[in-house]
Amino acid sequence: MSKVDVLLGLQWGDEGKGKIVDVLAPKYDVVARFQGGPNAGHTLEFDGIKHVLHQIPSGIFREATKNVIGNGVVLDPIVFKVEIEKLAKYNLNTKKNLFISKKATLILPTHRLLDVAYEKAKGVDKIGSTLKGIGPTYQDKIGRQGLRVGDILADNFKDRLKKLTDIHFKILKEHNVEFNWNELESQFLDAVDFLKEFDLIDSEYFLNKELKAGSSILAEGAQGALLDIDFGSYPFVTSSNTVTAGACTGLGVAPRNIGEVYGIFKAYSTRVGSGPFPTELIDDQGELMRKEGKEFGSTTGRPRRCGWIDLPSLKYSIMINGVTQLLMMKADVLSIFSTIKICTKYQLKDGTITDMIPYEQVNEKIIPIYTELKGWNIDLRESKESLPAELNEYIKFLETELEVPITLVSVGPDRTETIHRN
Ligand code: 2SA
Ligand code: MG
Repeated sequence: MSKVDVLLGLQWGDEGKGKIVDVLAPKYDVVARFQGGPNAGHTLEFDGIKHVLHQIPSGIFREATKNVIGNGVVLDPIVFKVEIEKLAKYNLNTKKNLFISKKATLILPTHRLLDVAYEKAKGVDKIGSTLKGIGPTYQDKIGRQGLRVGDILADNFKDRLKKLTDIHFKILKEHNVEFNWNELESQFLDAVDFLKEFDLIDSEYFLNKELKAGSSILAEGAQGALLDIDFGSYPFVTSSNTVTAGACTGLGVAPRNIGEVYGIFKAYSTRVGSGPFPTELIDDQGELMRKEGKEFGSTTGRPRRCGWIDLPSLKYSIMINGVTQLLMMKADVLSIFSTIKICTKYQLKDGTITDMIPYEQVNEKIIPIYTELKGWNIDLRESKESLPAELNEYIKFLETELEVPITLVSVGPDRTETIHRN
Protein backbone atom coordinates (compact mmCIF):
# COMPACT_ATOMS: atom_id res chain seq x y z
CA MET A 1 0.00 0.00 0.00
CA SER A 2 1.30 3.45 -0.82
CA LYS A 3 1.14 6.39 1.57
CA VAL A 4 -0.47 9.74 2.00
CA ASP A 5 2.15 12.48 2.34
CA VAL A 6 0.98 15.60 4.12
CA LEU A 7 2.03 19.15 3.38
CA LEU A 8 1.14 21.78 5.90
CA GLY A 9 2.02 25.22 7.20
CA LEU A 10 3.85 25.34 10.54
CA GLN A 11 3.09 28.96 11.35
CA TRP A 12 -0.09 31.07 10.99
CA GLY A 13 -0.77 30.34 7.34
CA ASP A 14 0.54 31.90 4.12
CA GLU A 15 3.80 29.98 4.27
CA GLY A 16 3.63 29.39 0.53
CA LYS A 17 1.81 26.04 0.42
CA GLY A 18 0.32 26.72 -3.00
CA LYS A 19 3.74 27.07 -4.60
CA ILE A 20 5.09 23.92 -2.97
CA VAL A 21 2.11 21.74 -3.83
CA ASP A 22 2.54 22.91 -7.37
CA VAL A 23 6.26 22.03 -7.30
CA LEU A 24 5.55 18.63 -5.71
CA ALA A 25 2.40 17.83 -7.70
CA PRO A 26 4.20 16.04 -10.56
CA LYS A 27 5.32 13.41 -8.01
CA TYR A 28 1.74 12.69 -6.95
CA ASP A 29 -1.24 11.06 -8.61
CA VAL A 30 -3.71 12.73 -6.28
CA VAL A 31 -3.77 16.03 -4.38
CA ALA A 32 -6.44 16.34 -1.67
CA ARG A 33 -7.63 19.17 0.56
CA PHE A 34 -8.72 17.99 4.02
CA GLN A 35 -9.90 21.05 6.00
CA GLY A 36 -10.75 24.71 5.77
CA GLY A 37 -12.55 26.28 2.86
CA PRO A 38 -12.64 29.59 1.03
CA ASN A 39 -10.71 31.22 3.88
CA ALA A 40 -7.60 29.73 2.28
CA GLY A 41 -5.66 31.53 -0.42
CA HIS A 42 -3.05 29.38 -2.12
CA THR A 43 -1.02 31.40 -4.58
CA LEU A 44 0.65 29.75 -7.56
CA GLU A 45 2.96 31.51 -9.98
CA PHE A 46 4.23 30.09 -13.23
CA ASP A 47 4.92 31.34 -16.76
CA GLY A 48 4.43 34.90 -15.49
CA ILE A 49 0.89 34.11 -14.35
CA LYS A 50 -0.24 34.51 -10.75
CA HIS A 51 -3.28 32.54 -9.65
CA VAL A 52 -4.94 32.26 -6.23
CA LEU A 53 -6.89 29.10 -5.32
CA HIS A 54 -9.31 29.05 -2.40
CA GLN A 55 -11.18 25.73 -2.33
CA ILE A 56 -9.74 23.84 -5.26
CA PRO A 57 -6.61 21.75 -4.58
CA SER A 58 -3.38 23.14 -6.00
CA GLY A 59 -2.81 20.13 -8.27
CA ILE A 60 -5.48 21.42 -10.64
CA PHE A 61 -2.94 22.96 -13.03
CA ARG A 62 -1.28 19.58 -13.69
CA GLU A 63 -3.15 17.60 -16.29
CA ALA A 64 -2.35 14.16 -14.88
CA THR A 65 -3.25 14.99 -11.27
CA LYS A 66 -6.56 14.04 -9.68
CA ASN A 67 -7.79 16.62 -7.18
CA VAL A 68 -10.02 15.78 -4.23
CA ILE A 69 -11.96 18.10 -1.93
CA GLY A 70 -12.25 15.95 1.19
CA ASN A 71 -14.97 15.48 3.80
CA GLY A 72 -13.18 17.75 6.28
CA VAL A 73 -13.58 20.77 4.02
CA VAL A 74 -16.36 23.36 4.25
CA LEU A 75 -17.41 24.20 0.71
CA ASP A 76 -19.13 27.36 -0.47
CA PRO A 77 -20.89 26.56 -3.77
CA ILE A 78 -21.07 30.22 -4.74
CA VAL A 79 -17.32 30.73 -4.28
CA PHE A 80 -16.72 27.39 -5.98
CA LYS A 81 -18.59 28.47 -9.11
CA VAL A 82 -16.60 31.70 -9.33
CA GLU A 83 -13.36 29.79 -8.85
CA ILE A 84 -14.13 27.32 -11.61
CA GLU A 85 -15.15 30.12 -13.94
CA LYS A 86 -11.85 31.91 -13.25
CA LEU A 87 -9.99 28.75 -14.25
CA ALA A 88 -11.78 28.62 -17.61
CA LYS A 89 -9.07 30.69 -19.32
CA TYR A 90 -6.45 28.01 -18.59
CA ASN A 91 -8.25 25.37 -20.61
CA LEU A 92 -8.22 22.80 -17.82
CA ASN A 93 -10.54 19.85 -17.73
CA THR A 94 -11.87 20.52 -14.22
CA LYS A 95 -14.83 18.17 -14.68
CA LYS A 96 -12.44 15.29 -15.24
CA ASN A 97 -9.79 16.10 -12.64
CA LEU A 98 -11.82 17.30 -9.69
CA PHE A 99 -13.67 15.11 -7.18
CA ILE A 100 -15.73 16.42 -4.29
CA SER A 101 -16.63 14.52 -1.14
CA LYS A 102 -20.34 14.11 -0.50
CA LYS A 103 -19.47 14.46 3.17
CA ALA A 104 -17.95 17.94 2.85
CA THR A 105 -20.10 20.50 4.68
CA LEU A 106 -21.89 23.26 2.76
CA ILE A 107 -21.35 26.92 3.55
CA LEU A 108 -24.67 28.75 3.13
CA PRO A 109 -25.01 32.49 2.51
CA THR A 110 -26.42 32.76 6.04
CA HIS A 111 -23.19 31.31 7.46
CA ARG A 112 -21.32 34.23 5.96
CA LEU A 113 -23.81 36.69 7.46
CA LEU A 114 -23.46 34.97 10.84
CA ASP A 115 -19.67 35.18 10.64
CA VAL A 116 -19.93 38.96 10.17
CA ALA A 117 -22.53 39.28 12.97
CA TYR A 118 -20.47 37.25 15.48
CA GLU A 119 -17.31 39.20 14.73
CA LYS A 120 -19.16 42.50 15.13
CA ALA A 121 -20.59 41.35 18.46
CA LYS A 122 -17.10 40.51 19.70
CA GLY A 123 -15.95 44.09 19.10
CA VAL A 124 -12.29 44.61 20.03
CA ASP A 125 -11.97 40.91 20.86
CA LYS A 126 -12.78 39.88 17.29
CA ILE A 127 -10.88 36.92 15.84
CA GLY A 128 -10.06 38.69 12.58
CA SER A 129 -11.96 36.04 10.63
CA THR A 130 -11.89 36.12 6.85
CA LEU A 131 -15.72 36.43 7.06
CA LYS A 132 -16.18 33.50 4.69
CA GLY A 133 -18.56 31.70 7.06
CA ILE A 134 -16.01 29.14 8.23
CA GLY A 135 -16.72 29.23 11.99
CA PRO A 136 -20.54 29.15 11.78
CA THR A 137 -20.42 26.29 9.23
CA TYR A 138 -18.17 24.12 11.39
CA GLN A 139 -20.43 25.02 14.34
CA ASP A 140 -23.40 23.54 12.47
CA LYS A 141 -21.36 20.50 11.46
CA ILE A 142 -20.35 19.76 15.06
CA GLY A 143 -23.85 20.71 16.23
CA ARG A 144 -25.14 17.96 13.93
CA GLN A 145 -27.41 20.20 11.90
CA GLY A 146 -25.22 21.08 8.93
CA LEU A 147 -25.96 20.34 5.28
CA ARG A 148 -23.47 18.35 3.25
CA VAL A 149 -22.55 18.27 -0.42
CA GLY A 150 -24.27 14.89 -0.89
CA ASP A 151 -27.52 16.39 0.41
CA ILE A 152 -27.91 18.53 -2.71
CA LEU A 153 -28.81 15.34 -4.59
CA ALA A 154 -31.75 14.55 -2.27
CA ASP A 155 -35.33 15.38 -3.28
CA ASN A 156 -35.97 17.20 -0.04
CA PHE A 157 -32.85 19.39 -0.19
CA LYS A 158 -34.85 22.60 -0.32
CA ASP A 159 -36.86 21.59 2.76
CA ARG A 160 -33.67 20.86 4.63
CA LEU A 161 -32.22 24.16 3.50
CA LYS A 162 -35.29 25.96 4.80
CA LYS A 163 -35.08 24.20 8.15
CA LEU A 164 -31.47 25.29 8.67
CA THR A 165 -31.87 28.82 7.34
CA ASP A 166 -34.91 29.33 9.59
CA ILE A 167 -32.61 28.68 12.55
CA HIS A 168 -30.08 31.15 11.12
CA PHE A 169 -32.73 33.81 10.46
CA LYS A 170 -33.65 33.84 14.15
CA ILE A 171 -30.06 34.46 15.21
CA LEU A 172 -29.53 37.05 12.50
CA LYS A 173 -32.64 38.89 13.69
CA GLU A 174 -31.22 39.03 17.21
CA HIS A 175 -28.14 40.66 15.69
CA ASN A 176 -30.27 43.09 13.64
CA VAL A 177 -28.77 41.92 10.36
CA GLU A 178 -30.73 42.87 7.27
CA PHE A 179 -30.45 40.99 4.01
CA ASN A 180 -32.37 40.02 0.89
CA TRP A 181 -32.85 36.28 1.24
CA ASN A 182 -34.59 35.83 -2.13
CA GLU A 183 -31.55 37.16 -3.89
CA LEU A 184 -29.09 35.15 -1.81
CA GLU A 185 -31.13 31.96 -2.10
CA SER A 186 -31.41 32.09 -5.86
CA GLN A 187 -27.67 32.76 -6.15
CA PHE A 188 -27.04 29.80 -3.84
CA LEU A 189 -29.39 27.41 -5.64
CA ASP A 190 -27.91 28.39 -8.97
CA ALA A 191 -24.43 27.55 -7.61
CA VAL A 192 -25.75 24.28 -6.16
CA ASP A 193 -27.00 23.27 -9.62
CA PHE A 194 -23.56 24.09 -10.98
CA LEU A 195 -21.96 21.92 -8.29
CA LYS A 196 -24.17 18.98 -9.31
CA GLU A 197 -22.35 18.81 -12.64
CA PHE A 198 -19.17 17.69 -10.85
CA ASP A 199 -18.13 14.28 -9.62
CA LEU A 200 -19.57 14.07 -6.09
CA ILE A 201 -17.98 11.05 -4.51
CA ASP A 202 -17.49 8.93 -1.41
CA SER A 203 -14.00 10.32 -1.10
CA GLU A 204 -12.85 7.96 1.68
CA TYR A 205 -13.53 4.96 -0.59
CA PHE A 206 -12.01 6.75 -3.54
CA LEU A 207 -8.77 7.59 -1.70
CA ASN A 208 -8.33 4.21 -0.06
CA LYS A 209 -8.86 2.53 -3.41
CA GLU A 210 -6.20 4.78 -4.91
CA LEU A 211 -3.84 3.81 -2.07
CA LYS A 212 -4.45 0.13 -2.64
CA ALA A 213 -3.76 0.59 -6.33
CA GLY A 214 -0.39 2.14 -5.45
CA SER A 215 -1.19 5.77 -6.22
CA SER A 216 0.67 8.45 -4.34
CA ILE A 217 -1.45 11.01 -2.53
CA LEU A 218 -0.54 14.46 -1.25
CA ALA A 219 -2.76 15.98 1.42
CA GLU A 220 -2.70 19.77 1.11
CA GLY A 221 -3.23 21.64 4.36
CA ALA A 222 -4.69 25.12 4.58
CA GLN A 223 -4.03 27.92 7.09
CA GLY A 224 -1.32 26.83 9.55
CA ALA A 225 -0.66 24.62 12.57
CA LEU A 226 -0.68 27.58 14.94
CA LEU A 227 -4.27 28.30 13.84
CA ASP A 228 -5.42 24.77 14.73
CA ILE A 229 -8.69 24.68 16.70
CA ASP A 230 -7.10 22.52 19.44
CA PHE A 231 -3.43 23.51 19.42
CA GLY A 232 -3.48 27.09 18.15
CA SER A 233 -3.70 30.29 20.21
CA TYR A 234 -7.35 29.71 21.12
CA PRO A 235 -9.70 31.52 20.58
CA PHE A 236 -7.62 33.25 17.88
CA VAL A 237 -7.66 30.24 15.59
CA THR A 238 -9.62 28.85 12.68
CA SER A 239 -12.34 26.25 13.25
CA SER A 240 -10.66 23.14 11.87
CA ASN A 241 -7.79 20.79 12.69
CA THR A 242 -5.03 22.12 10.49
CA VAL A 243 -2.48 19.57 11.78
CA THR A 244 -1.44 16.22 10.30
CA ALA A 245 -4.12 14.37 12.28
CA GLY A 246 -6.67 16.49 10.42
CA ALA A 247 -5.64 14.77 7.20
CA CYS A 248 -6.82 11.44 8.67
CA THR A 249 -10.22 12.72 9.80
CA GLY A 250 -10.61 15.07 6.84
CA LEU A 251 -9.94 12.42 4.22
CA GLY A 252 -10.75 9.10 5.87
CA VAL A 253 -7.24 7.68 5.71
CA ALA A 254 -5.82 5.74 8.65
CA PRO A 255 -2.88 7.15 10.66
CA ARG A 256 -0.64 4.25 9.60
CA ASN A 257 -1.09 5.32 5.98
CA ILE A 258 0.54 8.69 6.56
CA GLY A 259 4.03 8.89 5.03
CA GLU A 260 6.17 12.02 4.78
CA VAL A 261 5.05 15.15 6.58
CA TYR A 262 6.35 18.24 4.81
CA GLY A 263 6.39 21.17 7.22
CA ILE A 264 6.54 24.44 5.41
CA PHE A 265 7.62 27.68 7.06
CA LYS A 266 8.64 31.16 6.09
CA ALA A 267 12.19 32.32 6.83
CA TYR A 268 10.43 34.89 9.04
CA SER A 269 6.91 35.01 10.50
CA THR A 270 3.60 36.54 9.47
CA ARG A 271 0.14 36.50 10.93
CA VAL A 272 -3.12 37.94 9.63
CA GLY A 273 -6.02 38.46 12.03
CA SER A 274 -5.88 38.89 15.80
CA GLY A 275 -3.98 36.87 18.40
CA PRO A 276 -0.55 36.59 20.02
CA PHE A 277 2.56 37.02 17.91
CA PRO A 278 5.66 37.24 20.17
CA THR A 279 8.19 38.25 17.49
CA GLU A 280 5.97 40.79 15.74
CA LEU A 281 7.80 43.90 14.52
CA ILE A 282 5.62 46.97 14.93
CA ASP A 283 8.29 49.23 13.46
CA ASP A 284 10.06 50.19 10.22
CA GLN A 285 11.64 46.74 9.96
CA GLY A 286 8.20 45.09 10.06
CA GLU A 287 6.99 47.54 7.44
CA LEU A 288 10.02 46.74 5.29
CA MET A 289 9.37 42.99 5.59
CA ARG A 290 5.73 43.43 4.59
CA LYS A 291 6.72 45.49 1.57
CA GLU A 292 9.56 43.22 0.45
CA GLY A 293 7.53 40.03 1.06
CA LYS A 294 4.32 41.49 -0.44
CA GLU A 295 2.60 40.38 2.74
CA PHE A 296 -1.06 41.04 2.08
CA GLY A 297 -3.85 38.47 2.49
CA SER A 298 -4.48 36.67 -0.78
CA THR A 299 -8.17 36.21 0.07
CA THR A 300 -8.99 39.46 1.84
CA GLY A 301 -6.09 41.73 0.86
CA ARG A 302 -5.48 42.52 4.54
CA PRO A 303 -1.91 43.59 5.44
CA ARG A 304 -0.17 40.74 7.28
CA ARG A 305 1.63 41.35 10.57
CA CYS A 306 5.35 40.58 10.16
CA GLY A 307 8.20 39.54 12.47
CA TRP A 308 11.31 37.40 12.96
CA ILE A 309 11.31 33.62 12.94
CA ASP A 310 10.01 32.02 16.16
CA LEU A 311 11.68 28.71 17.04
CA PRO A 312 9.65 27.80 20.17
CA SER A 313 6.45 27.89 18.10
CA LEU A 314 8.09 26.06 15.18
CA LYS A 315 9.31 23.32 17.55
CA TYR A 316 5.77 22.98 18.85
CA SER A 317 4.37 22.62 15.32
CA ILE A 318 7.02 20.08 14.38
CA MET A 319 6.14 18.03 17.47
CA ILE A 320 2.35 18.06 16.97
CA ASN A 321 2.62 17.33 13.24
CA GLY A 322 5.40 14.75 13.20
CA VAL A 323 7.26 16.73 10.54
CA THR A 324 9.82 14.67 8.60
CA GLN A 325 11.10 17.38 6.23
CA LEU A 326 11.22 21.13 6.50
CA LEU A 327 10.74 23.45 3.54
CA MET A 328 11.84 27.04 3.98
CA MET A 329 10.06 29.71 1.97
CA LYS A 330 10.78 33.32 1.06
CA ALA A 331 14.46 33.30 2.05
CA ASP A 332 14.91 36.00 -0.62
CA VAL A 333 12.82 38.45 1.42
CA LEU A 334 15.44 38.49 4.19
CA SER A 335 18.14 39.57 1.71
CA ILE A 336 17.36 43.19 2.58
CA PHE A 337 18.50 42.83 6.21
CA SER A 338 22.14 43.03 7.27
CA THR A 339 21.34 41.27 10.57
CA ILE A 340 18.92 38.34 10.87
CA LYS A 341 17.28 37.71 14.23
CA ILE A 342 16.13 34.30 15.44
CA CYS A 343 13.89 33.89 18.48
CA THR A 344 15.21 30.83 20.32
CA LYS A 345 13.40 31.20 23.66
CA TYR A 346 10.65 33.12 25.40
CA GLN A 347 10.91 35.09 28.62
CA LEU A 348 7.63 35.08 30.57
CA LYS A 349 6.16 37.67 32.97
CA ASP A 350 7.60 35.93 36.04
CA GLY A 351 11.09 35.82 34.51
CA THR A 352 10.94 32.16 33.43
CA ILE A 353 12.92 31.40 30.28
CA THR A 354 11.44 28.62 28.18
CA ASP A 355 11.19 27.21 24.69
CA MET A 356 7.64 26.03 25.31
CA ILE A 357 4.45 27.91 24.43
CA PRO A 358 2.72 28.81 27.72
CA TYR A 359 -0.96 27.90 28.17
CA GLU A 360 -1.79 31.55 28.85
CA GLN A 361 -0.22 32.67 25.59
CA VAL A 362 -3.05 35.10 24.85
CA ASN A 363 -2.80 36.99 28.16
CA GLU A 364 0.88 36.42 28.91
CA LYS A 365 3.38 39.09 27.91
CA ILE A 366 5.98 37.01 26.10
CA ILE A 367 9.38 38.60 25.47
CA PRO A 368 11.32 36.87 22.68
CA ILE A 369 15.00 36.13 23.29
CA TYR A 370 17.00 36.49 20.10
CA THR A 371 20.18 35.16 18.59
CA GLU A 372 21.61 37.31 15.79
CA LEU A 373 23.26 36.12 12.61
CA LYS A 374 24.87 38.09 9.82
CA GLY A 375 22.65 38.67 6.80
CA TRP A 376 23.64 37.79 3.23
CA ASN A 377 22.49 40.95 1.42
CA ILE A 378 22.66 39.25 -1.99
CA ASP A 379 19.97 38.86 -4.64
CA LEU A 380 19.38 35.10 -4.32
CA ARG A 381 17.88 34.78 -7.76
CA GLU A 382 21.28 35.55 -9.18
CA SER A 383 23.21 33.14 -6.95
CA LYS A 384 20.75 30.32 -7.51
CA GLU A 385 23.11 27.36 -7.68
CA SER A 386 25.27 28.10 -4.66
CA LEU A 387 23.66 29.78 -1.69
CA PRO A 388 25.68 32.50 0.08
CA ALA A 389 27.63 31.33 3.15
CA GLU A 390 25.54 33.48 5.52
CA LEU A 391 22.31 31.86 4.32
CA ASN A 392 23.88 28.43 4.73
CA GLU A 393 24.75 29.46 8.30
CA TYR A 394 21.12 30.43 8.89
CA ILE A 395 19.87 27.11 7.49
CA LYS A 396 22.38 25.14 9.58
CA PHE A 397 21.40 27.01 12.73
CA LEU A 398 17.71 26.25 12.15
CA GLU A 399 18.34 22.58 11.36
CA THR A 400 20.35 22.14 14.57
CA GLU A 401 17.66 23.79 16.69
CA LEU A 402 14.69 22.13 15.00
CA GLU A 403 16.29 18.69 14.56
CA VAL A 404 14.66 18.14 11.16
CA PRO A 405 16.42 18.58 7.79
CA ILE A 406 15.53 21.52 5.57
CA THR A 407 15.23 19.84 2.19
CA LEU A 408 14.03 22.76 0.12
CA VAL A 409 14.65 26.50 0.09
CA SER A 410 12.50 28.82 -1.95
CA VAL A 411 14.16 31.98 -3.26
CA GLY A 412 11.30 33.49 -5.25
CA PRO A 413 7.62 33.00 -6.12
CA ASP A 414 8.07 31.18 -9.44
CA ARG A 415 8.05 27.38 -9.77
CA THR A 416 11.65 27.52 -10.96
CA GLU A 417 13.01 29.62 -8.07
CA THR A 418 13.41 26.60 -5.83
CA ILE A 419 16.56 24.96 -4.43
CA HIS A 420 16.41 21.28 -3.48
CA ARG A 421 18.84 20.22 -0.77
CA ASN A 422 18.62 16.43 -0.89
P1 2SA B 1 -11.50 32.09 9.70
O1 2SA B 1 -11.88 32.89 8.51
O2 2SA B 1 -12.63 31.89 10.65
O3 2SA B 1 -10.81 30.82 9.37
O4 2SA B 1 -10.44 33.00 10.50
C1 2SA B 1 -9.94 32.60 11.76
C2 2SA B 1 -8.47 32.94 11.91
O5 2SA B 1 -7.71 32.19 10.94
C3 2SA B 1 -6.96 33.08 10.14
N1 2SA B 1 -6.93 32.62 8.74
C4 2SA B 1 -5.89 32.79 7.95
N2 2SA B 1 -4.61 33.20 8.20
C5 2SA B 1 -3.79 33.29 7.14
N3 2SA B 1 -4.15 33.02 5.83
C6 2SA B 1 -5.41 32.63 5.58
N4 2SA B 1 -5.87 32.61 4.31
C7 2SA B 1 -5.89 33.85 3.50
C8 2SA B 1 -4.58 34.03 2.80
C9 2SA B 1 -6.25 35.01 4.42
C10 2SA B 1 -6.51 36.38 3.81
O6 2SA B 1 -4.09 33.05 2.25
O7 2SA B 1 -3.97 35.11 2.80
O8 2SA B 1 -6.55 36.59 2.61
O9 2SA B 1 -6.72 37.30 4.63
C11 2SA B 1 -6.31 32.43 6.65
N5 2SA B 1 -7.59 32.02 6.72
C12 2SA B 1 -7.95 32.13 8.02
C13 2SA B 1 -7.72 34.41 10.22
O10 2SA B 1 -6.89 35.50 9.90
C14 2SA B 1 -8.16 34.41 11.66
O11 2SA B 1 -7.10 34.81 12.48
MG1 MG C 1 -2.58 31.98 1.96
